[in-house]
Amino acid sequence: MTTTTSAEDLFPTRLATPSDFIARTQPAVWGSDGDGPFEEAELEAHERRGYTMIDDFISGNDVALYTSELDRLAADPALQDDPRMITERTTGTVRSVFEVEKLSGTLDALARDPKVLDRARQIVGSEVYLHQTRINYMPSFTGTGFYWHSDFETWHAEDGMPLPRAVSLSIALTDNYPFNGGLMVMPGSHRTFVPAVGETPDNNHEQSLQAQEAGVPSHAAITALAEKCGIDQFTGAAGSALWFDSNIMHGSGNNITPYARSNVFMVFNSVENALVDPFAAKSSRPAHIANRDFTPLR
Ligand SMILES: O=C(O)CCC(=O)C(=O)O
Repeated sequence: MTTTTSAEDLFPTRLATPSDFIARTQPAVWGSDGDGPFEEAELEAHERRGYTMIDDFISGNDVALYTSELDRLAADPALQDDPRMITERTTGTVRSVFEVEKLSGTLDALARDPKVLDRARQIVGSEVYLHQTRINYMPSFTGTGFYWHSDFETWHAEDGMPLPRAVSLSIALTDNYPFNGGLMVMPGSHRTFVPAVGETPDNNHEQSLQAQEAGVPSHAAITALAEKCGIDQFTGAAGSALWFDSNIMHGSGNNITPYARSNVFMVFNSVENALVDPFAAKSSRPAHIANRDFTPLR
């Protein structure tokens, strides 16, 4: 496949001074109802809200299978010093494990399952590859949240993703309640790109995966978006799924309950939106965070 190393920067970010929001012109949904399992009304709603929740996306037996993979990876001694394992800054418990499709044949098969892959292809309107995968563990009592952010802001700035033509799937592997650090999304916020202020530090990923600092929106920007869009939350029993646009504003609070809130994330990018050089960082992030093998997933 031919790839390029640069593209026009339609979303300038990590700026020296605050700048206006950018109204996105690209759609969230690039395919149509004939292209996959989502029906027309579901695609219209996804275009409008920037997310789609599906109850019972994964059946009980399969949830148990993926949960055993989650437990196995967190306890794997070989991963303790692996850069793919991110621990909580204060407690040292497992926060995230990246590149899970390479660590687990079961999770690799999940990414290729037609009920997943066909929906991803339908939303981005082309073949897809996995840009990033991770399990977020959000342990009981000590799990720390993910501050408000747009994933696309980071993927554009630090990974060189040209356009918001990627979709994320989060599957609940434990019950997601409103009170155990559930993911909040601002419906419709995916239509607005919020440029961030501040240069990207060198090797930013070494700390940003524990707690993001570069690329986070200002309080004023979050307030303006929340007032315009409101805030919804992804809740549901284990096996529920959330499909969400790469540019939706989202975040989660800490989990001080006795109930872990663990999810597996898979990010599908269009092969027509392959990464170029980062738009606002000196060097690219490692492949386990930002995959540069754009071979279509089959
Ligand atoms: O699981 C969460 O609470 C948020 C995860 C998230 O935003 C991320 O992994 O980028």
